[in-house]
Formats: sequence, structure tokens, C-alpha cells
Amino acid sequence: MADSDNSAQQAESYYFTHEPPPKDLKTNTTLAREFIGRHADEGRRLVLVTSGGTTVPLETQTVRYIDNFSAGTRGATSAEYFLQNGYAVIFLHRQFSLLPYSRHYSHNTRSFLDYMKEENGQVVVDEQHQDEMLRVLRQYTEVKRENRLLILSYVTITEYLWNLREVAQLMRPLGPKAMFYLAAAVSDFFVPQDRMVEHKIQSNEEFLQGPDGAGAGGNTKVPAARTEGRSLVIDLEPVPKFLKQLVDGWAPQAMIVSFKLETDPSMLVRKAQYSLNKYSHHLVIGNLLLTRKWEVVFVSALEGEKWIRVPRSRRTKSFSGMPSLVGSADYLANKDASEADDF
Ligand code: PAZ
Repeated sequence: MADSDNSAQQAESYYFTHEPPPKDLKTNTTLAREFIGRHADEGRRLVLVTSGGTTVPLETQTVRYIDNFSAGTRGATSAEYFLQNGYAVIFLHRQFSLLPYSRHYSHNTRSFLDYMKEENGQVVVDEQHQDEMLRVLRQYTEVKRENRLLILSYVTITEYLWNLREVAQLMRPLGPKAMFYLAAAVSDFFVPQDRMVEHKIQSNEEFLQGPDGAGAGGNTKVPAARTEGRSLVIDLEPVPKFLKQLVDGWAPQAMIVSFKLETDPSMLVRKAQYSLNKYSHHLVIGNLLLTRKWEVVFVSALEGEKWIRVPRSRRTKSFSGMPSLVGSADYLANKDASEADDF
């Protein structure tokens, strides 16, 4: 075994020994096992879509946390495209971020009540929204009838990683019929449990807790987030790179698509390429914060760099409050790991 494989495994085992699992992990695992088994029996392709940002709590009883940017638009929209193409979808998303189908009516400047009106003492959908809502409702009803969407949620980076690992291992027997579409914005740094204070970090020197002044809640290590003088000092540790474990260990035959978000255009393709070389998965989809709704770049070993752009004339906001960049899911929905040469 190569040294890098060995150290990735050690990092995984250290992480999952020291960071406790979320309370709902067992429930999620039971739901996922049943869902995966049923769709495998029916011969359906299955994709795990991750969506939304992960948080890094600074305190155990969390008042303050660091967040990663993502509304969940890419993930929720892509999930709809996978569903339209016949996939079963496990949607692992940040709690309260956008959801497939309901995203058309939430998180925008309109209240869902603005789509309704009263008629003869009944609540009905306003005429101007009938066609669009009927289209969305029909898709949603069909997906529900076929039980093809399982929604799981996380908030913190640790909750995300525990769920990802459990679901990935359950998907392993699906081989190339499984796809991972990792659109979530995942923290690169975190506060380990043994360096986290229990209580809200105090800003007023009069109220500093514990001998180290930060209320370390029984931990003996220096807290990762603490007040020093009048400043808040945050000293985070790197999150182990779990993509390697996913590719090599948890689901080695699956098709794996990761996303890369950058703000500096000169870094995007280079960073996507670096990730592809490092983890040897199938595809990295790069996007820039400011243009992510109009253009993405596919970076793959076989095809190099390929841009997908929404033409300028179509860059208007749609009914759902987001433009209609297919965001690659429609394109990918007809592929699996055995066809990865097509990129
Ligand atoms: O959720 P959203 O549509 O607002 O944003 C999507 C995105 C930019 C988070 C996603 O396309 C992405 O790039 N995810 C990976 C982020 C990362 O590099 O960790």
C-alpha cells in the first residue's frame, strides 16, 4: 500500500474515532439502506447529490459558527434533472437550504402565499402561475409515487462526513450504477471536538471562563476558538481529504463527480485539474462564484477542459428565481462509470 493511501486511511480512522456521529445517523442509514436496496432490485441507477454549505461550530452549544457559501441551488436543480432522467436520488443537503421542486417557491423575494388567491372561500393557485405550478407538481407527484427521492440533511461538517461515508458504503454494491455528485460546499478547516469550548465564547474580559480564559469545557487542549485580550482568535485544523477515501475505498466503482468553487478565474481550471490528478475520479466541474449560474467548466482526464455556457439571451431569471443552467446534471444523467470515456 502506498504511503499516501496509508495516511489517508489513518486520517479517516482518527477523524471518525474522535468526531462523534450525528444523532440521526442511525435513522438516516436505515432509510438509505432500504431506499438503495429497493432501487437496486428494480435495476435503477442511483445518485447521491450533496448540496448546500457545511458549518464549522466554534462552541459545543453552538452560538457561533463558520459557514461555507451555498444556497443549494445547484444541488436542488441538478437533483430534479437526475429524477427527470429516471434516477433514484439521495439528496444529502444542508438543513433549510433549497430542496428539489419546492425550490421554485421558496427562498426568493416572493412568499409562497403570493402564488395563491382566494376563490369562493377556497385557496387556489393564481391563474398566472397555473401552468408552471402544474408542470412542477406533475413532476413532483410522479417522483413521490415512485418513491425515487430520499431527502437527508446535515448542518455541520462532521454530520456531513458521517452521512457521506455511511451512504457511500451502502452504495458500494451498486458498482458503476452508483453516482456521486458532490455539489455541497464543504469546509476545508474545522474545530476538532477535543479543542472545542462548551459554552458561548465571551467577548467581555470580565466574563472570561476557565484558566485559559475561554471556557474549555473539560478539554485540556488549548481551544481552537478563544478570546485573547480583546480579540477572537480562531486556529482551525484541516479537514482530512475524504475524496480520496471515497474514490479508493468507500465506493471504488462508482462514477464520482466533484465540484470546485473559486473566485479567482486564473485558479479555476488549475485547481480542478489538480483535484482530478490527485484523486483520479471521473470529473471535476469548476465554477466561479460570480458566474456560477451561467457557466461551468468540465475537467476530465479524457477530454481536458470543456466549458458549458448559457447563451446571453437566456440569462434571465426564471419563474423559480434562478436561471436555467442545466448545471451538468442533465448531461451526466445518461452516463455511468463504465461510460466515463465519453467525457
Ligand atoms: O448552491 P449554490 O447554487 O448557491 O452554489 C453551488 C456551488 C457554487 C456551491 C457548487 O456549484 C460548488 O462549486 N460546490 C463545491 C464548492 C467547493 O469548492 O467546495
